[in-house]
Amino acid sequence: MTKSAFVTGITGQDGSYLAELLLEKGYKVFALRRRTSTPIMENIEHIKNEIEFIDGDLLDQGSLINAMRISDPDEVYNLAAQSFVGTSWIQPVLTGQSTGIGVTNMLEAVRLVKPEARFYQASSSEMFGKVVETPQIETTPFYPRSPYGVAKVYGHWITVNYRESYDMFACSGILFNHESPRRGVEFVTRKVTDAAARIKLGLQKELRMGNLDAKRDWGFAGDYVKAMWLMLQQDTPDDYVISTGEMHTVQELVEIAFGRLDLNWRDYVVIDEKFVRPAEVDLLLGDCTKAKQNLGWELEVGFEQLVTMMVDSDLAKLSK
Ligand code: NAP
Ligand code: G4F
Repeated sequence: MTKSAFVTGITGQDGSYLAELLLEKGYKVFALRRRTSTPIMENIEHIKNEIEFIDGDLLDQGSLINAMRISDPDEVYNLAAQSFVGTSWIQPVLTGQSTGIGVTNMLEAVRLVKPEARFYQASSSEMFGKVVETPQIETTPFYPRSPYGVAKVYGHWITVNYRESYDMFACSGILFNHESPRRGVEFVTRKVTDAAARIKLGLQKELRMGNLDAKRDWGFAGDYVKAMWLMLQQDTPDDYVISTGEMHTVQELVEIAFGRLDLNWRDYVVIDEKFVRPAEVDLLLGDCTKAKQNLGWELEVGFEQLVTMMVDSDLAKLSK
């Protein structure tokens, strides 16, 4: 029988890769779509005719209940969120509402309409924040450093709570940073690869950056959505760290991206306090042994390959 899935956050980076994966596997895919004056669906333009969209918003409980009734899903993937850490200091309340309470809105809709549906929550390594141990694993205590991180901790624990209170099949994927050519240009990887390509083509003169010493565990989004799906195919629900186990500085990212285009980054990068955060997450490094052992999840794209893929994609897009 054809399985059906309901996805929130379909227009975002992960939503687009997950939708491709689910369609490939033969799922009927339903997706929540926010009404906007100018619809932008760049990431899913190529598959939009295969998806059934249902209008709604994570902040509007009724619209989620309606979406559950229409889609009657076997699996629910809650990827929607205000996901940019920098913006969470400018819009902390909105971030709390969508990234935090939005999870409860979605869980309630599932509980009321289709409690047997399997539920995936997009939790984040940002919850580890000012890390208390390295590498970080599923049991590492959380110490969030941004309104976004605080909201994700709430979303994480409410997911665990619904699993324990109502015996729902609810999983939380604690995903470390993952990137792709579909990443928003405000995030550091895409900001750098887009700028390097623009500079190469003479469309931009400099790149203004924040903290180059921050360290992240960066993987490829296409690999990470496979882990989301695998979590919902297990016999029992659980939480998993998904990461590469490799850490690089923002400066290394800049070096590789500019180097790919034979540019010396030092000639173009300018430090601008505007991009330095009120509270920084200095380093993130995940150990995903549990996911490898229980899910059989494997990484395919490494860091340098990822950055190269993004630079090449930006250069090709901008050259058109
Ligand atoms: P993204 O590209 O920023 O996409 C966010 C999605 O959420 C968009 O489709 C957006 O829709 C939707 N959205 C935002 N507010 C909404 C609301 N109130 N109601 C309905 N939809 C709403 O994020 P991503 O990188 O794909 O990440 C997916 C999820 O994983 C997010 O929850 C993020 O916090 C989490 N996460 C990401 C990473 C990472 O490194 N990428 C790591 C850990 C966790 P519009 O197009 O309408 O704005
Ligand atoms: O790319 P970023 O904005 O990602 P950040 O803050 O790590 O958050 C991302 O990963 C989380 C998982 O850990 C997700 F939950 C979240 O939704 C998002 O996808 O920044 C990465 C690092 C930070 O330390 C930041 O201070 O890069 C540093 N950075 C330095 N200069 C900069 C810049 N970040 C941005 N966005 N822009 C800069 O100019």
